[in-house]
Amino acid sequence: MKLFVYHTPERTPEHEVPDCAIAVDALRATTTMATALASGAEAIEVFADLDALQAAAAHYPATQILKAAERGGSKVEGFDLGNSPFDYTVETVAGKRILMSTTNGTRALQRIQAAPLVLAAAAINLEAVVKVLTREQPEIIWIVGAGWQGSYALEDTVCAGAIAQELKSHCEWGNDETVAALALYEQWQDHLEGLFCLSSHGQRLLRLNCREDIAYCARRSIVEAVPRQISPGVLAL
Ligand code: 3SL
Repeated sequence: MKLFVYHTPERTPEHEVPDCAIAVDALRATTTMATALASGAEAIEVFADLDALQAAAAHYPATQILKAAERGGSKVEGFDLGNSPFDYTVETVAGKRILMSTTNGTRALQRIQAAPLVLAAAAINLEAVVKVLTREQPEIIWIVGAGWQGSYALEDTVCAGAIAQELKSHCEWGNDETVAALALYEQWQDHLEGLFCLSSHGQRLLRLNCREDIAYCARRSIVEAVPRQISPGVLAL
């Protein structure tokens, strides 16, 4: 296996498709997706665009779906759910298809959807993601940070570094970003929550009173659920 880390979707090579592509939006989209599937959601359908989400929603019976949308960290008015993992309880999401659009995470997933194996990773499902990779042994792996509107995000890179560390003895490093991500993780592995709070998106979430969300997103390997693309833009277990 050869591992390439890209800090943002915009930095991925345009005309290449890896054997496996992993989106990381630790604060909070990929954390929330793993939580939703762990709570029994049937699937998550991702949209970069709110109008496209609303158009797709019209094709489902209203009782079968929940519409989730976040912009700038807040729930979009008129939608059922925002992007706090605490909203995705068994009572709320079990058996439902979640149609979801977030500022960066769902866009990152759309960018990598041509890969034959697409996963969503976060700190909370770290070990489970590594298990999938060691079992399936894709030759070329990309880990793509969602970033924030085209900019680097510390929390995504540190999670990419955590995956790189777990794969250390099974993988070669494909680019300098992988080495940098690993170094970031090695420096901060015992203080992930502190790093998340320090990050610019962590600061944004603190201003929105989302301290508990950050603490949850910084926990490691607490769920087994690995969102995996089953058809373009649709993730399930
Ligand atoms: O950017 C995203 O996709 C979101 O994860 C941002 S937030 O954490 O919901 O604010």
